[in-house]
Parts: sequence; C-alpha cells; structure tokens
Amino acid sequence: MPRLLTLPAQGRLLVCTDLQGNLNDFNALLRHFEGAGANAHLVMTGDLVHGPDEVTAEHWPDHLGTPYRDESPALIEAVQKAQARFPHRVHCLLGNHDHSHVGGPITSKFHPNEAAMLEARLGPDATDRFRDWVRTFPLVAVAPCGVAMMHAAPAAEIESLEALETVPLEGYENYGMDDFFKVPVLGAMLWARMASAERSQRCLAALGANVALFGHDVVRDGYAIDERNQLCFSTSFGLYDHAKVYLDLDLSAHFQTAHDFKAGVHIKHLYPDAVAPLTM
Ligand SMILES: [Mn+2]
Repeated sequence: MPRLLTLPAQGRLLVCTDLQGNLNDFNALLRHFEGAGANAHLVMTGDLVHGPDEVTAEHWPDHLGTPYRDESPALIEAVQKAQARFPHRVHCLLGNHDHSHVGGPITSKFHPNEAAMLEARLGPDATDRFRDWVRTFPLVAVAPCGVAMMHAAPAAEIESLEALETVPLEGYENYGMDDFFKVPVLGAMLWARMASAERSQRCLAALGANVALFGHDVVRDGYAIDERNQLCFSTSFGLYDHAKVYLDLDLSAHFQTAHDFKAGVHIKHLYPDAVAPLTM
C-alpha cells in the first residue's frame, strides 16, 4: 500500500477537503469532476466520514454551516462507485476521522466514539470492507506541478520517503491527543492545525513540493494562506454552501507559492449559484 501517491505531469487536478459524511457536497464535486474531462484526477484530502446526525434543524449551530445529515455509509458507497467508474483517477487520502477506524485515536466530535457509531450503522461485513479500504489510503499525494496534498498542516518531520512507507497505522486507539501528537509522521500529518515556516519548509522539501494543500481545520471564508507555502481550504464541513471551495489545477502548470492560487481560476466555488444567508 503506497502511502505516497504521485500524480501525473499533465491533465487536471481537482482537490477537496473534509466531506465528513456530506453526500450532497460529494455529488456536487463529482459533477465538477465529470466536467473536467478524461485526464482529470480528484484528490480528497481525508475525513470522508463522521458528520452530525442528531442535530435538529431548530437547534442547528451556526458553526456547522449549511445544515446536513451525516450520510457516511452512502458516501462511502458513492466514492467507491466513482473509483470504479473512473479507475485510478479518484483518490482518498487518510484523515484523522478515517484513521479512527483502522487503529487511530477515537474521535468524538458528534458521538463519544464516532468510529463505533459508524461501524454499528455499517454492520460487521461492510465494516470489514470499509476498514480494508481505508488501510489503502495514502497519507500524501504529490504532483510535479509543485504541490503536496495531505490531511492537515505540513508539520510532519519526514526523514525520507521510504520512512513514509513504513509508518504503522495501527495501535493508537487508547492514545490521548498529547501522546498521539508525538507519534512520528502520523501525529502531525493527521492532526496539525498549523505549521511554522521552518517546519513546513522541511516537510515540503522532503516531499519535493513547494506548496501544501490541506484542510482539517475549518476556514469559514473558504481558504486561508497563513504561510506562503500553505493553502488551507474548506470544501464542505463547517461552511455555508456559498463559501465552500475546491481547487482546480492544471497539472502541467508550476506553483511556487500559495499566492499563485487565484480565486476564480484555481480556487472555485463548489456551488457557484449559492448566496450567503441573510444574517440578523
Ligand atoms: Mn481532520
């Protein structure tokens, strides 16, 4: 199972972050992907599963954005169907929520144990198939156009690309956050919300890339450039529809810094016709 996915030097690349069980947002993304032609790749940077399923419309908190209900089981099927329909062009990277199904720390955003909750919904056979699938997810995707995609901020100390391939996924079920953060590679790779200029520079140099593209954190306005080598963006979770963005890149281009990504050209609205809700 390669943990590093390398994309080709031509074609198009669509990138999205954190769907967390939002099937409608995946379907919208898929329509953009289908319109991008036969040379397009789609990379989803992790946290495919785990969304809100008991929050009612009357008690919907503003910080969760446009209301939706967790459809993780149907989303898993829809992504697998897309992978079968577009072989080797639809890619899922590992996120901390996905990792909780294959040995990572328990996540408890919407339930005390979200992995146990989803696995109960899936039933034993589908759970086994889901775990086998998640175990194949790469940690990082790189493209010759100068970008590296990962779940969280590029803070991992990566000694070598070979070392990346031998990172053990299992055995962290009982880790608290402080301890898991100290786990080499995985701790930062799946949970870091920020990376200093120095640290991200080392991480990206090890990966042979100039700019990190990632989510994990919620950027309410769609995207943020905190360091010139980091573009953090939100496609789905925690946003209102009008602010959700995905990336659309030419794989034969060359990106030097995060400022090379232009709104409307490389950073696109998931729902171009959505308008901001009126506020009080
Ligand atoms: Mn995450």
